[in-house]
Amino acid sequence: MHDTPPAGQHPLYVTQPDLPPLADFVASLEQIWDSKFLTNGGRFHQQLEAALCDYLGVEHVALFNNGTTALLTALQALGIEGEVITTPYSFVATSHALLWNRLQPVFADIDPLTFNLDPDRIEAAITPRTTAIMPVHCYGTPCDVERIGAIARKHGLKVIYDAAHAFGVRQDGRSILRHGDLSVLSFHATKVFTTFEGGAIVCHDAATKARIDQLKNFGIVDETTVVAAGINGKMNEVSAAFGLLQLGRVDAALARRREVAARYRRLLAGVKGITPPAEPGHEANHGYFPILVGSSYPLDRDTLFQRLREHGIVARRYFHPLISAFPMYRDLPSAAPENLPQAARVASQVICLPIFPALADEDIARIAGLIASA
Ligand code: T4K
Repeated sequence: MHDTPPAGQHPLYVTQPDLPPLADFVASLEQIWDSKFLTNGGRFHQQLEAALCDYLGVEHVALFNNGTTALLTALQALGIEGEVITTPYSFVATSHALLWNRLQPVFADIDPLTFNLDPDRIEAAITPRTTAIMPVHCYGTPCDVERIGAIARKHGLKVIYDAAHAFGVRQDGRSILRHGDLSVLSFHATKVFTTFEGGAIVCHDAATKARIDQLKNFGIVDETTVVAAGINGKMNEVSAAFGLLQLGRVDAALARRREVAARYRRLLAGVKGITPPAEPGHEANHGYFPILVGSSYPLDRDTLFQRLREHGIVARRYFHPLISAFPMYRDLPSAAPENLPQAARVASQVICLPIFPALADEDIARIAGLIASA
C-alpha cells in the first residue's frame, strides 16, 4: 500500500521484522500441511498461548488475528458502555475500537515526559457516563499504572490497557501486562514480536478467558449453542507457528534493540534541540526510538523528516496527526486543541527513528550524523 521497498534499493525503514531462518518456517509449514489443520484453535495456537503465558509471566493469553479485533473484543468482553477516557496520542486503532463499539472516546491530555495519559487529566475527564479508561503504554513506556488503578477503583471504572507496544516490558521485575482488567497486544509485522498479523488479550482469570474465547469465535459455545454476537478474531495456525519461532529469538532481538537505542543515545547526546527518549526506568523493549525536534534545532521537524527521507531513511512521525484531529473525532468536545496542549506539542515535534535488530552500527552512525550535522 505504501513504503513498499523499490526494487534494488534498501531504504532504512522505521522498523523491520526479525525473521527466523526460512527453513525453520518451512518445517513448521510441513507440519501444518500434514495435519491439514489450518485454524480454529489448532495445535500451534494452543502451544503459542501456553508459551506466551510462560514468557510474559501472565495467567491467560487469548490469541487474535490482529490487535484491533483484540481491542474490539476486549471492550465487548467487559460490556463497556457510554464514555471511555483515552489518549489522542496513539495509533488510530485505539479510538477506532471505541467507535466500532458505539462508545464515545473522551480524549485527555498526556504527560509530556512519558507521552502517556496524565492521571490528573483522566480524573478531570470523568462524567456520570464514564465506564472505562483505555490508556496506551505508548512506545512501550509503562503508564502510571498505580494512579490509574486507584482512579478506576475510586470511580468504579474498568481499565483496558492498549499494550500494543508493550510486549516483554517489565517493571519491578514483573510484566506490565498484569495491570488493568485487560491488556491488549499487537503482533503486527512492525512490532517487537510478530506473527505477521496478530494480537492477544491478556486477562487474569479463567472465566474471562472463556468469555473472550467465545467472543473471538462468533460467540459459539458448542455445535448447537451460540451465546453472544461474537466476531471472527481467531489466529490461524501459520501465524501461531511463526510466533513460536519468533519467541525463540525474541530475547536476542530485545538485546540488540537495547544496543541500538544505547548507541543512538550516545551519538545524539548534546545535539542542540534534539531530545532523545528518557533513559527507561523499567525493562524496556525498545520497539520505538522517538526523538523530539525542538525550536533550538536549526531545522523544523518536517524539514528534518524530509531530509532523512532524501537519504533513504524512512523515519515516521508516530503519532502525528493526533487521533483527535481526524475527521471522525475532531468535533468531539474533548478533541479541542486547547484540551490537549501537551499531546499537540509532542505530535508536532516527534520523529521515530529506525530501530530494529538488523540495523547496522554504520547505519545508526549515518542517521545520527545526518541529524547532528544539520
Ligand atoms: N494500538 C496501538 C497503540 C498500535 O500502535 C496499533 C498498531 C494497534 C493498536 C493495532 O494493532 P494491529 O491491529 O495493527 O495489530 C503500523 C502498523 O500497521 C500498526 O500495526 C502499528 N500499530 C502502527 C504504529 O504502525 P503503518 O500504517 O505505519 O504501517 P506501515 O505499513 O507504514 O509500516 C511501517 C514501516 O514498517 C514501513 O515503513 C516499512 C516497515 N515494514 C512494514 C511492514 C508491513 C516492514 O519492514 N515490513 C512489513 O511487513 O502502521
